[in-house]
Amino acid sequence: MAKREIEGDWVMGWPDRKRATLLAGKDAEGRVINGRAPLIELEGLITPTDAFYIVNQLEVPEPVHPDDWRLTVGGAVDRPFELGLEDLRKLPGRSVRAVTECAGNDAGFFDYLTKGGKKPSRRNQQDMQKRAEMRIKGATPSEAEVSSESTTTCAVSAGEFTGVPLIEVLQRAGIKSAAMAVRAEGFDSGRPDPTVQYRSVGTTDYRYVDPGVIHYDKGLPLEKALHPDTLLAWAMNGEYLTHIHGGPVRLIVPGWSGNWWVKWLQALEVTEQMPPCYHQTHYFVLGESADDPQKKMLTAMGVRCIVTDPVDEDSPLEAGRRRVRGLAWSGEGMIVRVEVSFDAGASWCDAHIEHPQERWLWVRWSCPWDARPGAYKIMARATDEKGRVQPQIPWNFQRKLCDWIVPTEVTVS
Ligand SMILES: Nc1nc2c(c(=O)[nH]1)N[C@H]1C(S)=C(S)[C@@H](COP(=O)(O)O)O[C@H]1N2
Ligand SMILES: [Mo]
Repeated sequence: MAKREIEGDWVMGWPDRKRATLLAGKDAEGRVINGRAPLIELEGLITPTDAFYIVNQLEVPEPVHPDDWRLTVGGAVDRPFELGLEDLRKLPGRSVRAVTECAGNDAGFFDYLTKGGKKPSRRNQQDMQKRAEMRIKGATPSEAEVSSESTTTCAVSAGEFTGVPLIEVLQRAGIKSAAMAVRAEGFDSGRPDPTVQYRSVGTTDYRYVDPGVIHYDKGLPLEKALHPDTLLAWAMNGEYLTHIHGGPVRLIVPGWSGNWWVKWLQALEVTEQMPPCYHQTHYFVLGESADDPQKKMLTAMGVRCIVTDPVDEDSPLEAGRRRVRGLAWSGEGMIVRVEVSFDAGASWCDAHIEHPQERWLWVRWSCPWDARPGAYKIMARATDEKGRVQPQIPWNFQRKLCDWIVPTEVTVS
């Protein structure tokens, strides 16, 4: 069989192997400002830092030198204070290995599975540079550009994060008894790009709510803020956090979608009400429409399971014994079961879950398959330790947290 060419840099010492690289978009100065992880090409459980997906809602800020970085802790606390990176590092630390997924990841599958049309591909066929340039120019996209934006895949990665539990810092400040949330604010600022909003709902025929120039912020409900695995992290995958991933310090909120993981932290404010953060009340919400009275902020990811081998583009497959492989994760606990169907959901068999199974991390799973000639729809679904099975998340107007089962369609010759 012809050797398949893999995009990207050669892996040192492996003459016939190339390094899986981020599909990235760059700003006018050549700095990477967005990116999608080459999921299908990656091995293991931890996403290499330079292959880790990148999403920003506002402008990427100028870097702050770690020695100049300050975090203010205030609001409904007894002792407001300010600390620097070295102060933070004097507190007891912790490392957490966790998946982080953009709430908009795989949004296009909501449309594909309800209306058909072009199937989003996880072999990274998105033009991230075009996305980046549209934002740099502040151009309003055409209706066609917006509705064809259903290819947002691979905005998910997993890392090892090292820092200090947020609760350590909050305890030093002394939380007042009426406290309800902790508002985490980044030092990035800007006016939320209407293009991002139009892409999310899939049409420009949408009443964009303009909050003006804001700092990116999220009001984390107190219970989650006090969870020992919720961290103020300065390291990722064994190195200092890079600027684009929120250095010097970002918030880590295991189980909850990426938008909670506030980058470039500059302030923590304990609040006695849920703060009206734009990205909490307008953008990262679940509901049937913008006017839905039941509209609510989104929090934990659903249960997710994707097939990474084979993918549709591998067709036609050679007949014979092989293993179907994939990844599964959940926002609310460990994955305890993965089932695979080769007949579009008529019958299911249990897949083998590869160790380790960790609370916040994804698992790799695999399943033997004696592939005979024919056409197949391979489906995989996961169950988490809470007993949640896919799908958990209903269709919603912002197309967030899609956890639907997407059949892999292949032929065997
Ligand atoms: N300060 C700040 N934090 C932020 C964002 C942002 O725009 N500003 N984007 C959020 C969103 S929507 C996602 S999906 C994750 C992406 O994190 P990553 O780029 O490190 O993968 O960061 C979150 N934290
Ligand atoms: Mo996101």
